[in-house]
Amino acid sequence: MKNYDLIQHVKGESLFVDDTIVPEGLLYAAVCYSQIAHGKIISISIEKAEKVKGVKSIFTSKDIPGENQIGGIIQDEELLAKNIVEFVGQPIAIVVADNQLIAKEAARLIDVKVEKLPEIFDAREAANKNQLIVPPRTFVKGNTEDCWTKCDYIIEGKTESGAQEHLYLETQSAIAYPVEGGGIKIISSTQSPTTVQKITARVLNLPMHKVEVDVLRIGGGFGGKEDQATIWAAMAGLSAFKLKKPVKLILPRQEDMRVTGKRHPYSSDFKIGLMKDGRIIGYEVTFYQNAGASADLSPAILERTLFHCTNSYYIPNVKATAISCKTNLPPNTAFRGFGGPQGMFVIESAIFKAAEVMGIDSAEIQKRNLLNENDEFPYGQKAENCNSKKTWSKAESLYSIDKIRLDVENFNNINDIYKKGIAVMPICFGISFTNTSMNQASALVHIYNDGSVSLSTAAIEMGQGVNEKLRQIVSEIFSIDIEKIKTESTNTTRIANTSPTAASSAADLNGKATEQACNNILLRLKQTAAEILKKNNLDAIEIKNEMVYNDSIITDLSWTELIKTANLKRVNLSSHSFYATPNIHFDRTKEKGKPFAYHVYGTAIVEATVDCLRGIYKFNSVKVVHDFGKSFNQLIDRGQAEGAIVQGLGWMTIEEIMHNELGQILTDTLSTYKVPDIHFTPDIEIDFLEDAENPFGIFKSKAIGEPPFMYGIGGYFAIMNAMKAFNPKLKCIFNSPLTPEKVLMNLYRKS
Ligand code: MTE
Ligand code: LUZ
Ligand code: MOS
Repeated sequence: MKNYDLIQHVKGESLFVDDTIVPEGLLYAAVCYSQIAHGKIISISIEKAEKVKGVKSIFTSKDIPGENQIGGIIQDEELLAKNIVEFVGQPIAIVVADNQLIAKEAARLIDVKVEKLPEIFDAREAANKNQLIVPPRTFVKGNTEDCWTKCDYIIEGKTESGAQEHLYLETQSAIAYPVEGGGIKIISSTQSPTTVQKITARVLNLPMHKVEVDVLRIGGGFGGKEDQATIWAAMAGLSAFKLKKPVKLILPRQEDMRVTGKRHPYSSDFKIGLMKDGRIIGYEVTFYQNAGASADLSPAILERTLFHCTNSYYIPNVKATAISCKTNLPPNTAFRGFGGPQGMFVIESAIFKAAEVMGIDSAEIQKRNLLNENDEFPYGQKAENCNSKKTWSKAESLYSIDKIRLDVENFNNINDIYKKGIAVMPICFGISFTNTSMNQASALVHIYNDGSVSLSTAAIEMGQGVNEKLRQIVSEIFSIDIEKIKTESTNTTRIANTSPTAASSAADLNGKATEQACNNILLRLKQTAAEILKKNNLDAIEIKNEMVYNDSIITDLSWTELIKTANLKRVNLSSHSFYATPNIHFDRTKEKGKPFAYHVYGTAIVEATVDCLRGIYKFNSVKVVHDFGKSFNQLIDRGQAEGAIVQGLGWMTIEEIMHNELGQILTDTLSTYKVPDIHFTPDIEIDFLEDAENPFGIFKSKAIGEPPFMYGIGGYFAIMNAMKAFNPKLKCIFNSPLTPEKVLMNLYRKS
């Protein structure tokens, strides 16, 4: 993957928050957290901590000048707990000291007395007690009262899917320092500078213009810094504001794993009705989302679960209900796929179980029900330019699926202990923030009078290559060398009211704004060139490879000369442009609309080998036909697809988060929480679906960040199929992650 930052990264020269050059007098913050999952705070004693040499100050909720409230969608989350603690790891106080060690040591000496209250960790238990974050939502299509009488088969079941740790390489980090006029500047590792700005302003009782947020890049986010980077930025902001000194707050890895939210675990009930021929007639599903102790982004994630509850299938009768359950765990948050994967695991489980009951291959049911052009989703949008079937049939032929099946069968016939299994996994993912108003972005382009270009947008570079794509757009439109273009840090004073870099849409939204800004300047440049060349036909003027052409004939006017002259002629060489995705809308009172600009499709074939003596397994290959639209950077797009696939496989199989009965996390190190590594990684083959130009994406491409994550779900069923080859009587279970322990225990299960 040839990223802008590649060489710098390899040399260790790229700057992250902890590397930022800061003003003199830097202090360090550490946080005191609740050790109790639910309780009433009786007292907070800071005397001992205050006496530690090198401690500068300790802040509790009492010290907050504005609102002690950081909730976004719902205002239900305190920055520092005041009266009640609701999860182990909830921040109670901030210690600021001369160095990080002293701050941490002192934080440990803060004595918090808590009177315990009953705690709930299970989503269904919370639902039974009516502990909900928001009222349940239901999407309905067709009629799920009457449809069952028509069905030849009705199958019911229950599924579980687990949490997932983001494990961004750069932990949550922020540096804040006071600026002239009582304001504050924050360097934050956030996907959402405007959220940091807005919430810090609220906490400090400042207008937003007194809080400047700057992000050069972040060391990965994966959704974990869409909302939750704000907490640490606001704490650094509060400390710097109070002390009038620069303050740095960096979470150590273990602390980050303990106190931040994860992907939401879901527990779900399904009922699916089919005809003998495999046609799905009805689908009813209830999702119990484990939201943790406060809303965070849970309501939006819940909504996306509903949007993706039928994956890439057309089902005429659907009733899907989603319930966000409040539990005493750290608030769970955005994670690649944003609730989509959780919804899609349930429909895939339902299909797999139906196939088991019907005695057929689940791929038959999957294939039979793939979306056709203009099929309607349960939320009213129609599938346009639907590439669902195209990717499926291309995958079948390109990868010779019959041959794969035969090889697997032969392998299983001659091996007793090792068994292979395959699964096909089609995906369909909607692109746009489901909250329509968030689908906006802006760009600010400057051409300096030496011909070099500066680009600011709302996009945050987090390893996904968005900066390189943005540079390509500028380079393409001006037809200049990409080295002439620099992407600037993302800064709230240059680009205001930014949506987070999320929903896979940063390249689309910011790219479109960039395209417009460049075109604005290009038009002025062509006018200037026409003047210089004394031509009056603007259409005849072109810039190609840094030279001006007239009527397709090269002139001796170069880019550099043109810019210099334009500047002397007082032509505006800057442009700010705004883009909002057109024609999207959603009516939450009816739960119908057209929330997405377009959908991304694809099909993967996943092959796994299970060691049935030990329960361990290996993914041999993932073979994909993916709809990238018309990719304009195949290396970046392939890198995104590969990374997402491995992350998806990890979620489904080896990544297991566990808590004890007190709600304390047990898996807070990389020795107890296993993530995919290079040995785990299968051979991944990716085919770019041809003729897939996307009229709604930047340069006819499609968003790539999240959709391929869901191919990982196929991994679960590939292992299941291998297990069934070993033990044909095995009844499938739908309880991910399917860890080696679970595989082993189920292989030899009697009933
Ligand atoms: N790739 C890398 N290397 N690091 C990340 O943190 N985040 C993913 C995806 N790919 C991520 C990544 C997530 S969750 C999203 S939403 C998209 O990148 C966001 O970037 P985009 O909108 O530019 O695709
Ligand atoms: N964030 C968000 C997202 O606020 N809304 C979304 O729809 C979304 N989708 C995917 C990832 N993050
Ligand atoms: Mo990605 S979950 O939209 O940050």
